[in-house]
Amino acid sequence: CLYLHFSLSLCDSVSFHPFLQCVQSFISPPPVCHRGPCHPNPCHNGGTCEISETFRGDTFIGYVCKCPSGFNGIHCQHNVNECERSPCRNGGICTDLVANYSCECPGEYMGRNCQYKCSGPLGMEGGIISNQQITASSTHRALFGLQKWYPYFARLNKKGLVNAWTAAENDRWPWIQLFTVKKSVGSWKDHRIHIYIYIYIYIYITAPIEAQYVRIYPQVCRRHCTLRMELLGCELTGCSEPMGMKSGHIQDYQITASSIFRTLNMDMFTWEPGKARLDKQGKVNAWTSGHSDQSQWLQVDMLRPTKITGVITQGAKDFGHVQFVGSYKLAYSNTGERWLIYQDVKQKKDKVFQGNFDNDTHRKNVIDPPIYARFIRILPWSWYGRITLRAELLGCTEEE
Ligand SMILES: [Ca+2]
Repeated sequence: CLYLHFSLSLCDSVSFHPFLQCVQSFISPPPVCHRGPCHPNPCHNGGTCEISETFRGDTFIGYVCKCPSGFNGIHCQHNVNECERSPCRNGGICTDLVANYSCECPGEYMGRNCQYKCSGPLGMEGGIISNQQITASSTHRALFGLQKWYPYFARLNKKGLVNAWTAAENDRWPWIQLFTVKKSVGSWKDHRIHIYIYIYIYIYITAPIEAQYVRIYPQVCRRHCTLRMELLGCELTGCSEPMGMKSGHIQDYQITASSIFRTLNMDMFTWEPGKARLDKQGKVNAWTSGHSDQSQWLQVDMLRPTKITGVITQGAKDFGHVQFVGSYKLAYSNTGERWLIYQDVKQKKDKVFQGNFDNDTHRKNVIDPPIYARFIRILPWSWYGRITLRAELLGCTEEE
Protein backbone atom coordinates (compact mmCIF):
# COMPACT_ATOMS: atom_id res chain seq x y z
CA CYS A 1 0.00 0.00 0.00
CA LEU A 2 1.93 3.02 -1.31
CA TYR A 3 -0.35 5.56 0.20
CA LEU A 4 0.32 4.29 3.68
CA HIS A 5 4.02 5.01 3.47
CA PHE A 6 3.39 8.48 2.14
CA SER A 7 0.91 9.30 4.93
CA LEU A 8 3.10 7.99 7.63
CA SER A 9 6.10 10.01 6.65
CA LEU A 10 4.07 13.22 6.65
CA CYS A 11 2.07 12.55 9.77
CA ASP A 12 4.44 10.68 12.01
CA SER A 13 2.97 12.26 15.13
CA VAL A 14 -0.46 10.89 14.32
CA SER A 15 -1.15 7.34 15.28
CA PHE A 16 -3.67 5.22 13.41
CA HIS A 17 -4.07 1.71 12.25
CA PRO A 18 -2.02 1.32 9.05
CA PHE A 19 -4.25 -1.22 7.48
CA LEU A 20 -7.49 0.62 8.20
CA GLN A 21 -6.03 3.85 6.88
CA CYS A 22 -5.00 2.20 3.66
CA VAL A 23 -8.40 0.73 3.09
CA GLN A 24 -10.12 4.02 3.85
CA SER A 25 -8.02 5.84 1.30
CA PHE A 26 -9.67 3.85 -1.46
CA ILE A 27 -13.22 4.52 -0.38
CA SER A 28 -13.13 8.05 1.09
CA PRO A 29 -11.01 11.23 0.74
CA PRO A 30 -7.42 10.93 1.98
CA PRO A 31 -7.05 11.43 5.73
CA VAL A 32 -6.27 14.90 7.02
CA CYS A 33 -3.01 15.22 8.89
CA HIS A 34 -3.36 17.31 12.04
CA ARG A 35 -0.39 19.62 12.07
CA GLY A 36 -1.62 22.41 14.33
CA PRO A 37 -4.46 24.92 13.97
CA CYS A 38 -2.81 26.87 11.10
CA HIS A 39 -3.02 23.90 8.67
CA PRO A 40 -4.99 24.36 6.62
CA ASN A 41 -4.91 28.15 6.89
CA PRO A 42 -8.14 29.28 8.58
CA CYS A 43 -7.51 32.95 7.59
CA HIS A 44 -9.32 34.34 4.56
CA ASN A 45 -8.28 37.01 2.07
CA GLY A 46 -4.57 36.33 2.32
CA GLY A 47 -4.31 36.60 6.11
CA THR A 48 -1.36 34.83 7.70
CA CYS A 49 -1.96 32.40 10.55
CA GLU A 50 0.26 32.46 13.61
CA ILE A 51 0.29 29.98 16.46
CA SER A 52 -0.75 31.75 19.65
CA GLU A 53 -2.43 31.03 22.96
CA THR A 54 -5.67 32.64 21.92
CA PHE A 55 -9.13 32.18 23.27
CA ARG A 56 -12.29 33.02 21.47
CA GLY A 57 -14.89 33.28 24.17
CA ASP A 58 -14.22 30.17 26.27
CA THR A 59 -12.79 28.12 23.43
CA PHE A 60 -9.07 27.70 22.95
CA ILE A 61 -8.36 28.24 19.25
CA GLY A 62 -4.58 28.43 19.37
CA TYR A 63 -3.92 30.89 16.52
CA VAL A 64 -4.36 34.48 15.36
CA CYS A 65 -4.87 35.77 11.83
CA LYS A 66 -2.74 38.71 10.77
CA CYS A 67 -4.92 40.47 8.22
CA PRO A 68 -3.71 42.38 5.16
CA SER A 69 -4.83 46.01 5.07
CA GLY A 70 -8.42 46.37 4.00
CA PHE A 71 -9.62 43.30 5.93
CA ASN A 72 -10.41 42.60 9.55
CA GLY A 73 -12.30 40.09 11.73
CA ILE A 74 -10.99 36.97 13.46
CA HIS A 75 -10.45 35.21 10.11
CA CYS A 76 -9.89 38.38 8.04
CA GLN A 77 -13.27 37.56 6.57
CA HIS A 78 -14.53 41.13 6.75
CA ASN A 79 -13.79 43.59 3.92
CA VAL A 80 -13.37 46.96 5.68
CA ASN A 81 -15.72 49.55 4.25
CA GLU A 82 -13.40 52.48 3.50
CA CYS A 83 -16.45 54.56 2.56
CA GLU A 84 -17.74 54.46 6.13
CA ARG A 85 -15.76 57.54 7.14
CA SER A 86 -17.17 59.45 4.13
CA PRO A 87 -13.90 60.41 2.45
CA CYS A 88 -15.55 61.93 -0.65
CA ARG A 89 -16.33 65.59 -0.28
CA ASN A 90 -18.62 68.02 -2.07
CA GLY A 91 -21.21 65.36 -2.88
CA GLY A 92 -18.80 62.80 -4.37
CA ILE A 93 -20.06 59.21 -4.52
CA CYS A 94 -17.83 56.68 -2.74
CA THR A 95 -17.10 53.14 -3.97
CA ASP A 96 -15.53 50.69 -1.51
CA LEU A 97 -12.48 48.80 -2.79
CA VAL A 98 -9.90 46.45 -1.26
CA ALA A 99 -7.94 48.59 1.20
CA ASN A 100 -9.03 51.61 -0.79
CA TYR A 101 -11.94 53.65 -2.08
CA SER A 102 -12.70 55.78 -5.08
CA CYS A 103 -14.75 58.93 -5.39
CA GLU A 104 -16.90 59.85 -8.35
CA CYS A 105 -16.93 63.63 -8.26
CA PRO A 106 -19.87 65.77 -9.28
CA GLY A 107 -19.60 68.49 -11.93
CA GLU A 108 -16.95 71.00 -11.14
CA TYR A 109 -15.02 69.07 -8.47
CA MET A 110 -12.04 66.78 -8.90
CA GLY A 111 -9.18 65.18 -6.99
CA ARG A 112 -8.98 61.94 -5.00
CA ASN A 113 -11.53 63.22 -2.47
CA CYS A 114 -13.32 65.66 -4.81
CA GLN A 115 -11.58 68.33 -2.76
CA TYR A 116 -10.53 70.56 -5.65
CA LYS A 117 -12.92 72.99 -7.19
CA CYS A 118 -12.31 73.09 -10.89
CA SER A 119 -14.18 76.03 -12.32
CA GLY A 120 -11.75 78.94 -12.52
CA PRO A 121 -11.62 80.98 -15.74
CA LEU A 122 -8.78 79.68 -17.90
CA GLY A 123 -8.02 83.06 -19.39
CA MET A 124 -10.05 84.05 -22.44
CA GLU A 125 -11.26 87.21 -20.74
CA GLY A 126 -8.12 87.91 -18.71
CA GLY A 127 -5.71 87.14 -21.54
CA ILE A 128 -3.80 84.16 -20.13
CA ILE A 129 -4.89 82.37 -23.31
CA SER A 130 -2.94 84.44 -25.83
CA ASN A 131 -4.05 85.52 -29.31
CA GLN A 132 -1.86 82.83 -30.89
CA GLN A 133 -3.74 80.13 -29.03
CA ILE A 134 -7.05 81.01 -30.69
CA THR A 135 -7.72 80.02 -34.28
CA ALA A 136 -10.82 79.64 -36.43
CA SER A 137 -12.05 78.33 -39.76
CA SER A 138 -12.53 81.85 -41.12
CA THR A 139 -12.78 85.53 -40.24
CA HIS A 140 -15.62 87.79 -41.19
CA ARG A 141 -14.59 91.02 -42.91
CA ALA A 142 -17.01 93.90 -42.86
CA LEU A 143 -16.89 97.41 -44.33
CA PHE A 144 -15.13 96.33 -47.53
CA GLY A 145 -12.64 94.25 -45.59
CA LEU A 146 -11.55 97.03 -43.24
CA GLN A 147 -13.24 95.60 -40.17
CA LYS A 148 -11.98 92.13 -39.25
CA TRP A 149 -13.69 89.96 -36.61
CA TYR A 150 -10.66 87.90 -35.64
CA PRO A 151 -10.82 84.65 -33.63
CA TYR A 152 -8.82 86.22 -30.79
CA PHE A 153 -11.61 88.74 -30.28
CA ALA A 154 -13.78 85.88 -28.97
CA ARG A 155 -13.10 86.94 -25.38
CA LEU A 156 -15.90 87.15 -22.83
CA ASN A 157 -16.98 90.75 -22.21
CA LYS A 158 -14.71 92.14 -24.93
CA LYS A 159 -15.62 95.77 -25.56
CA GLY A 160 -15.32 97.99 -28.61
CA LEU A 161 -16.78 98.29 -32.07
CA VAL A 162 -15.34 94.94 -33.13
CA ASN A 163 -15.76 92.84 -30.01
CA ALA A 164 -16.14 89.17 -30.98
CA TRP A 165 -15.15 86.51 -33.46
CA THR A 166 -17.41 86.12 -36.46
CA ALA A 167 -17.14 83.43 -39.12
CA ALA A 168 -17.08 84.46 -42.77
CA GLU A 169 -20.46 84.48 -44.47
CA ASN A 170 -19.57 81.77 -46.97
CA ASP A 171 -18.12 79.45 -44.29
CA ARG A 172 -20.28 76.31 -44.46
CA TRP A 173 -18.73 74.60 -41.47
CA PRO A 174 -17.42 77.25 -39.09
CA TRP A 175 -15.39 76.46 -36.01
CA ILE A 176 -13.22 78.21 -33.47
CA GLN A 177 -10.40 76.43 -31.68
CA LEU A 178 -8.52 77.07 -28.47
CA PHE A 179 -5.21 75.61 -27.54
CA THR A 180 -5.30 75.77 -23.76
CA VAL A 181 -1.64 75.54 -22.79
CA LYS A 182 1.35 77.05 -24.51
CA LYS A 183 3.81 74.42 -25.65
CA SER A 184 6.69 76.01 -23.82
CA VAL A 185 5.11 75.29 -20.44
CA GLY A 186 6.14 71.64 -20.47
CA SER A 187 4.96 68.26 -21.66
CA TRP A 188 1.35 68.50 -22.62
CA LYS A 189 0.37 65.46 -20.61
CA ASP A 190 1.15 67.24 -17.36
CA HIS A 191 -0.79 70.26 -18.42
CA ARG A 192 -3.94 68.83 -19.84
CA ILE A 193 -6.81 70.78 -18.56
CA HIS A 194 -10.21 69.96 -17.19
CA ILE A 195 -12.56 72.26 -19.01
CA TYR A 196 -16.01 73.62 -18.81
CA ILE A 197 -17.10 75.87 -21.60
CA TYR A 198 -19.05 78.91 -20.68
CA ILE A 199 -19.92 80.61 -23.90
CA TYR A 200 -21.43 84.03 -23.98
CA ILE A 201 -24.78 82.48 -24.82
CA TYR A 202 -24.54 80.44 -21.59
CA ILE A 203 -24.15 76.89 -22.76
CA TYR A 204 -23.10 74.86 -19.78
CA ILE A 205 -21.38 71.54 -20.28
CA THR A 206 -22.03 69.27 -17.31
CA ALA A 207 -19.62 66.48 -18.21
CA PRO A 208 -16.09 67.88 -18.11
CA ILE A 209 -13.69 67.53 -21.01
CA GLU A 210 -10.05 66.61 -20.52
CA ALA A 211 -8.13 67.96 -23.46
CA GLN A 212 -5.54 70.38 -24.66
CA TYR A 213 -7.45 71.58 -27.71
CA VAL A 214 -11.09 72.57 -27.70
CA ARG A 215 -13.02 73.29 -30.86
CA ILE A 216 -16.50 74.73 -30.98
CA TYR A 217 -18.75 74.23 -33.98
CA PRO A 218 -21.62 76.73 -34.02
CA GLN A 219 -24.74 74.92 -35.19
CA VAL A 220 -27.42 77.55 -35.35
CA CYS A 221 -26.51 81.16 -36.01
CA ARG A 222 -28.52 84.27 -36.55
CA ARG A 223 -27.18 86.53 -39.29
CA HIS A 224 -23.55 85.60 -38.52
CA CYS A 225 -21.86 83.02 -36.32
CA THR A 226 -20.46 85.29 -33.60
CA LEU A 227 -18.94 84.33 -30.27
CA ARG A 228 -17.35 85.67 -27.13
CA MET A 229 -16.53 83.09 -24.50
CA GLU A 230 -14.65 81.91 -21.45
CA LEU A 231 -13.38 78.44 -20.56
CA LEU A 232 -13.81 77.33 -16.97
CA GLY A 233 -11.71 74.55 -15.55
CA CYS A 234 -8.36 73.77 -14.02
CA GLU A 235 -5.14 71.93 -14.68
CA LEU A 236 -5.47 68.19 -14.27
CA THR A 237 -3.21 68.14 -11.26
CA GLY A 238 -5.97 70.00 -9.42
CA CYS A 239 -4.73 72.42 -6.79
CA SER A 240 -4.96 75.50 -8.97
CA GLU A 241 -7.81 77.35 -7.33
CA PRO A 242 -7.64 81.12 -6.92
CA MET A 243 -6.68 81.58 -3.26
CA GLY A 244 -8.71 84.74 -2.76
CA MET A 245 -6.86 87.91 -3.77
CA LYS A 246 -9.62 88.71 -6.24
CA SER A 247 -12.52 87.35 -4.20
CA GLY A 248 -11.44 89.01 -0.96
CA HIS A 249 -11.08 85.68 0.86
CA ILE A 250 -7.53 86.87 1.56
CA GLN A 251 -8.19 89.97 3.64
CA ASP A 252 -6.44 93.34 3.48
CA TYR A 253 -4.48 92.76 6.70
CA GLN A 254 -2.88 89.66 5.16
CA ILE A 255 -1.37 91.73 2.35
CA THR A 256 1.61 93.95 3.17
CA ALA A 257 4.39 95.62 1.22
CA SER A 258 7.82 97.20 1.49
CA SER A 259 6.57 100.73 0.69
CA ILE A 260 3.49 102.53 -0.60
CA PHE A 261 3.05 105.23 -3.24
CA ARG A 262 0.63 108.17 -2.99
CA THR A 263 -0.21 110.03 -6.18
CA LEU A 264 0.44 113.78 -5.63
CA ASN A 265 1.14 112.79 -2.02
CA MET A 266 -2.59 112.66 -1.37
CA ASP A 267 -4.04 110.09 1.04
CA MET A 268 -7.06 109.52 -1.17
CA PHE A 269 -4.72 108.22 -3.87
CA THR A 270 -2.89 105.68 -1.73
CA TRP A 271 -1.82 102.61 -3.70
CA GLU A 272 -1.78 100.33 -0.66
CA PRO A 273 -1.01 96.59 -0.74
CA GLY A 274 -4.62 95.63 0.08
CA LYS A 275 -5.50 96.87 -3.40
CA ALA A 276 -3.17 94.44 -5.15
CA ARG A 277 -6.13 92.30 -6.20
CA LEU A 278 -6.50 90.83 -9.68
CA ASP A 279 -9.03 92.80 -11.78
CA LYS A 280 -9.56 95.41 -9.08
CA GLN A 281 -11.43 98.39 -10.52
CA GLY A 282 -11.43 102.08 -9.64
CA LYS A 283 -9.10 105.06 -9.97
CA VAL A 284 -6.69 103.64 -7.43
CA ASN A 285 -6.84 99.92 -8.10
CA ALA A 286 -3.47 98.31 -7.38
CA TRP A 287 -0.43 98.31 -5.15
CA THR A 288 2.36 100.70 -6.16
CA SER A 289 5.62 100.83 -4.27
CA GLY A 290 6.87 104.12 -2.83
CA HIS A 291 10.34 103.48 -4.20
CA SER A 292 11.35 101.97 -7.50
CA ASP A 293 14.21 99.59 -6.83
CA GLN A 294 14.88 95.86 -6.64
CA SER A 295 14.41 95.71 -2.87
CA GLN A 296 10.62 96.10 -3.03
CA TRP A 297 8.18 93.31 -2.16
CA LEU A 298 4.49 92.52 -1.92
CA GLN A 299 3.69 89.95 0.75
CA VAL A 300 0.71 87.66 1.31
CA ASP A 301 0.26 85.86 4.62
CA MET A 302 -1.78 82.70 3.96
CA LEU A 303 -2.12 82.28 7.77
CA ARG A 304 -0.97 78.66 7.56
CA PRO A 305 1.37 76.68 5.32
CA THR A 306 -0.28 76.42 1.91
CA LYS A 307 0.56 74.82 -1.40
CA ILE A 308 0.99 77.50 -4.05
CA THR A 309 1.12 76.28 -7.65
CA GLY A 310 0.77 79.48 -9.65
CA VAL A 311 0.78 83.27 -9.68
CA ILE A 312 -1.22 85.60 -11.92
CA THR A 313 -0.05 89.21 -12.18
CA GLN A 314 -1.51 92.30 -13.78
CA GLY A 315 -0.45 95.96 -13.97
CA ALA A 316 -2.62 99.08 -13.72
CA LYS A 317 -2.89 102.69 -14.87
CA ASP A 318 -2.21 105.67 -12.62
CA PHE A 319 -4.23 108.50 -14.16
CA GLY A 320 -3.52 107.24 -17.66
CA HIS A 321 0.08 106.19 -17.04
CA VAL A 322 0.63 102.54 -17.85
CA GLN A 323 2.54 100.76 -15.08
CA PHE A 324 3.43 97.11 -14.63
CA VAL A 325 6.01 94.64 -13.40
CA GLY A 326 7.86 93.04 -16.32
CA SER A 327 9.58 90.31 -14.32
CA TYR A 328 9.75 89.18 -10.73
CA LYS A 329 11.22 86.67 -8.33
CA LEU A 330 9.32 84.83 -5.58
CA ALA A 331 10.32 84.41 -1.96
CA TYR A 332 8.64 82.30 0.68
CA SER A 333 8.83 81.75 4.41
CA ASN A 334 7.07 79.98 7.25
CA THR A 335 8.19 82.40 9.95
CA GLY A 336 8.02 85.73 8.13
CA GLU A 337 11.65 86.30 9.10
CA ARG A 338 13.84 83.84 7.26
CA TRP A 339 13.13 83.96 3.52
CA LEU A 340 14.06 81.64 0.70
CA ILE A 341 14.06 82.80 -2.89
CA TYR A 342 12.44 80.36 -5.30
CA GLN A 343 15.17 78.68 -7.31
CA ASP A 344 15.48 77.59 -10.90
CA VAL A 345 16.29 73.93 -10.29
CA LYS A 346 18.21 73.44 -13.56
CA GLN A 347 20.26 76.63 -13.49
CA LYS A 348 20.68 76.60 -9.69
CA LYS A 349 19.96 80.31 -9.26
CA ASP A 350 17.03 82.59 -8.42
CA LYS A 351 14.18 82.00 -10.84
CA VAL A 352 13.02 85.13 -12.67
CA PHE A 353 9.40 84.89 -13.79
CA GLN A 354 8.12 86.74 -16.84
CA GLY A 355 5.61 89.36 -15.76
CA ASN A 356 3.34 91.70 -17.64
CA PHE A 357 3.70 93.64 -20.88
CA ASP A 358 0.76 96.00 -20.44
CA ASN A 359 -1.47 97.40 -17.72
CA ASP A 360 -4.36 94.98 -18.08
CA THR A 361 -3.58 91.51 -19.47
CA HIS A 362 -3.27 88.68 -16.95
CA ARG A 363 0.02 86.86 -16.95
CA LYS A 364 0.10 83.44 -15.33
CA ASN A 365 3.17 81.56 -14.17
CA VAL A 366 3.02 77.95 -13.06
CA ILE A 367 5.15 77.25 -9.98
CA ASP A 368 6.51 73.78 -10.54
CA PRO A 369 7.60 72.36 -8.17
CA PRO A 370 5.07 74.17 -5.99
CA ILE A 371 5.84 76.27 -2.94
CA TYR A 372 4.66 75.10 0.48
CA ALA A 373 4.72 78.07 2.79
CA ARG A 374 2.71 80.42 4.93
CA PHE A 375 4.18 83.66 3.55
CA ILE A 376 4.71 84.43 -0.15
CA ARG A 377 6.50 87.50 -1.49
CA ILE A 378 6.55 88.82 -5.02
CA LEU A 379 9.88 90.59 -5.60
CA PRO A 380 9.59 92.92 -8.63
CA TRP A 381 12.73 92.60 -10.73
CA SER A 382 11.96 94.86 -13.69
CA TRP A 383 9.09 97.26 -14.29
CA TYR A 384 7.57 99.87 -16.56
CA GLY A 385 6.62 103.20 -15.01
CA ARG A 386 6.29 102.52 -11.31
CA ILE A 387 6.25 99.08 -9.69
CA THR A 388 2.53 98.30 -9.82
CA LEU A 389 0.81 95.00 -9.15
CA ARG A 390 -2.54 93.34 -9.06
CA ALA A 391 -2.23 89.63 -8.36
CA GLU A 392 -3.82 86.28 -7.63
CA LEU A 393 -2.24 83.21 -6.05
CA LEU A 394 -3.26 79.76 -7.26
CA GLY A 395 -3.08 76.69 -5.09
CA CYS A 396 -5.04 74.70 -2.55
CA THR A 397 -5.39 74.61 1.19
CA GLU A 398 -5.85 70.89 1.54
CA GLU A 399 -3.36 68.10 1.11
CA GLU A 400 -3.83 64.37 0.86
CA1 LIG B 1 -12.93 47.82 1.38
